[in-house]
Amino acid sequence: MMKTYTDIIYDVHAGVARITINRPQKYNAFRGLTCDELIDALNAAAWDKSVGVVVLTGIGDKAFCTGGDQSAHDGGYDGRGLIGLPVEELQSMIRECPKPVIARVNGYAIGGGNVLVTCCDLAIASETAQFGQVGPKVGSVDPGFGTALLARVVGEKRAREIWFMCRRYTAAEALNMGLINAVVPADQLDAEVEKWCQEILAMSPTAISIAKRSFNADSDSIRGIGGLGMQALSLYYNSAESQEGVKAFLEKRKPRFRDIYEGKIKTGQENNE
Ligand code: 2NE
Repeated sequence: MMKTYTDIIYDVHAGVARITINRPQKYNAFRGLTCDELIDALNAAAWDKSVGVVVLTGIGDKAFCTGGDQSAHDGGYDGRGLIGLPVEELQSMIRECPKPVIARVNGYAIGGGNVLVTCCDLAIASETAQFGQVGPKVGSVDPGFGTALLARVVGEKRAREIWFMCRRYTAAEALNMGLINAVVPADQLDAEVEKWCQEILAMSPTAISIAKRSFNADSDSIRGIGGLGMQALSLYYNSAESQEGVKAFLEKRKPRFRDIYEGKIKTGQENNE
């Protein structure tokens, strides 16, 4: 079965729903529309009885997903919700889908892309994949699942390192810290994902759903933290400090966060502090 979208490809075949972000020119970054389409597709897969497992991936071999589309960010993204990107709904939908969602990580999983990997039930990566958060480098942060759930997945110290240092990690390092479940050579990625899907499809679907919801129950309070965090993020996006991060990324230069923070650059927002 096939549903037609603009920013994603949705396909269901032999029990597997495959959702592919199709924005190669933006390294599979998501804009508002992309998030809405991903939510719709996940919802379709969630309630289609012929689907037993969902695979989330990005088109091509460069990127799985590089998070919010910085070219669609002007003090806020271009879609709906508090920050113009319904990311908290998207992340919740991955968790609400009563079937395992596997991240097929074919390249960069950066920023909100790394958060998608964090939220997926399982993650299988190509040896060429790279992982990391970039928020503090580009004037953003993903509160809620992006931070607090990451800490549950990789541990507190490692999660804080990932956010405070904004380094990139290889697939082998991601495996070692428990962010992903398996790493294979790029040309074996599809076969490996298919193997995991087939093993899951042989299980009792209801038992799998109950197990997934039971795992979720323990960390569902993070959703509330995310909602609160989005309120804060929408205020932060209105600040000169955050906007400097986006501008610097688009202009391919180093951001001058500290100069703005210390008041060495006049921004016109001095009276709002
Ligand atoms: C992905 C990464 C590490 C790739 O680096 P590199 O050096 O291999 O390539 P380059 O030149 O940086 O990027 C290649 C092309 O892709 C575009 C770039 O602008 C560049 O375009 P051209 O100059 O060739 O035209 N590109 C890459 N990522 C993009 C993006 N997210 N939006 C728009 N265009 C993008 C490197 O590019 C990188 O670190 N990207 C930064 C990713 C980023 O800032 N993501 C948003 C984080 S905030 C977020 O996701 C978020 C959230 O999690 C929750 C709430 C709100 C926002």
